[in-house]
Amino acid sequence: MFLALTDFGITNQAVLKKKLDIQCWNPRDFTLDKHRSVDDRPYGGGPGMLMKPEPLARCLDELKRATTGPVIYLSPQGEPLDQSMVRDFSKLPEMTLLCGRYEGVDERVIQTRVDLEVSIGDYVLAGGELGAMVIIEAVTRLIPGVLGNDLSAQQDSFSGQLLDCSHYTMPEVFESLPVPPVLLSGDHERIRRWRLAESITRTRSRRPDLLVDSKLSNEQINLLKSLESGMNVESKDE
Ligand code: 4FL
Repeated sequence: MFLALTDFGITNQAVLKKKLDIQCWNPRDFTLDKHRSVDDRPYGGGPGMLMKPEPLARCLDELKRATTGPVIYLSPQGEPLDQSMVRDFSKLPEMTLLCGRYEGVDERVIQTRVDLEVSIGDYVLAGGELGAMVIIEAVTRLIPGVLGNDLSAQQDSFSGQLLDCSHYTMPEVFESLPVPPVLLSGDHERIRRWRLAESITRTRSRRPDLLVDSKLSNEQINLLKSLESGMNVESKDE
């Protein structure tokens, strides 16, 4: 699965520039039985299988002798991933992403060898790998020198707790829909304020949860208050 990262896109570019190195460790290589089994039935019954502890423990113990950094287990029970967590991860030289298959991992492996459990959202996947890949891609684009433009990573939606504003390129009219005239005005201060107002109205209508006790700047708070008191502000749609 991880070839999707090493062989394509910005993660491929990061690998070529030696700014990203992905090593895959297969728990099956740490089994001792002739069937190389990594799963077993759950105590107490119930459907499905679990990752049995011994191969994972042996795998993680050898891995910890070869690498540094936290062991992060991907699971729906984990702490929700967000951009600030991604920023924290991007400061680490190395990290281990533990991916479970089947119904999950024996809890004693988590207790003894996992530093942090992380969820990428409230849904169930077939395994932790796609979650690990989400973390790797989100972290990679923050590594200095990976994105073409170092500014675009920090200017992103979410880096400032607000959703991004809408964007337009040529043509000026598409299927009778014009580009908002302010964007053609050449007045950079008006454009900046229009984009900020749009970010705030969009966040309020689509993701009001992001605005509760969020750390907005004074300008952002004032603009939000103006919008709430029904004042005329450019770009007040949603
Ligand atoms: C991991 C779901 C992280 C959401 C099945 C196994 C999962 C997941 N975030 N589902 N792991």
